Amino acid sequence: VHNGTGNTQYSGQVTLGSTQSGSSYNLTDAGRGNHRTNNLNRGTSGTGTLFSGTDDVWGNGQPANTETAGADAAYGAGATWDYFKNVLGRNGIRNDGVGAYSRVHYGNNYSNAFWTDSCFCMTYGDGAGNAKPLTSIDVAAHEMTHGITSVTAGLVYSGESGGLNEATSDIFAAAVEFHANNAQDLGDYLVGEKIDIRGNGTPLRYMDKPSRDGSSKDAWYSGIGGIDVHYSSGPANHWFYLASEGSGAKTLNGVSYDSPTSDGLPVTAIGREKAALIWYKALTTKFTSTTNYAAARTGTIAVATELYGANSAEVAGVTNAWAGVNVGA
Ligand code: ASN
Ligand code: ZN
Repeated sequence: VHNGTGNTQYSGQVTLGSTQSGSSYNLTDAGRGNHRTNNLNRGTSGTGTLFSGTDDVWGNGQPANTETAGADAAYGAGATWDYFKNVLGRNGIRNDGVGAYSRVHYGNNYSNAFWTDSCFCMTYGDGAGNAKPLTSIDVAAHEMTHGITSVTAGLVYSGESGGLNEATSDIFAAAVEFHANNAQDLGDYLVGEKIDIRGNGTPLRYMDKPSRDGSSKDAWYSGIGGIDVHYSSGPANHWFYLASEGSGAKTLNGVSYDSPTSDGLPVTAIGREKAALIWYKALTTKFTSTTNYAAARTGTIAVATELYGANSAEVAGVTNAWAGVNVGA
């Protein structure tokens, strides 16, 4: 296992896993299943070219340097790998120790990132207008988590299961960002705050009160399965915030949150680590491709009961957080 130096745009100077090949190095992370980071060089198809060079220093912190997006993407993939392995005991996306790969510099002025099952890879655009490259830790974790959801519950990407699929990616995006504890990009319950996708400084999504984005829903309602999955994710994202941090106003790592409940009743926090563990175990042992909000409630309460007991504070917190987003018995 060889370590290079990444000069990222969003996370400062970091250590990146690299591989030596003759007199040069490449961005193959041998310590993380040989996860590779490739350059699409504005193309929109194919695997791209593995980043390689002679100095084992990747990027200079500026987006104009071609390697910088590669350094960010490699760092985010590594942070996600480490979180799932060290915290949740999952060894890679398929739990088989095998890495995926990342493709950066997708197309021109492309303001999105995505996971693709067929290539077992994730892809990042450089952003259009004011939007910056989509390579922050939380976006990387969001996309990589789509791979995990795909090979576990397989939540169908439409209707309520689609919202739960999206929320799973946002939940672990937050969990990974907190766990990475990078001084330049501390954890928060915002998604993609570094990208400035709208050019007005707002994040893509808010988990404390999802409706802050103008489109996402704070609470479940009959018919929520008919809206875009990035908006029907709102109640589950809000559930995660409520279970993790409890209801009410709070400031954490300099970010202020406001998390009212739909029933007006308070929720007592069980903590982020337990909330994420419960979601992970529900995803991997309870959820199926057609799980809806009611079934997500049942599954997470079942997991909390198995882990902590029926009369535990954890079961109460999970149950009350669901009530707080209008998912009841
Ligand atoms: N970035 C988006 C996502 O991962 C792409 C999409 O709409 N699937 O959710
Ligand atoms: Zn997504």
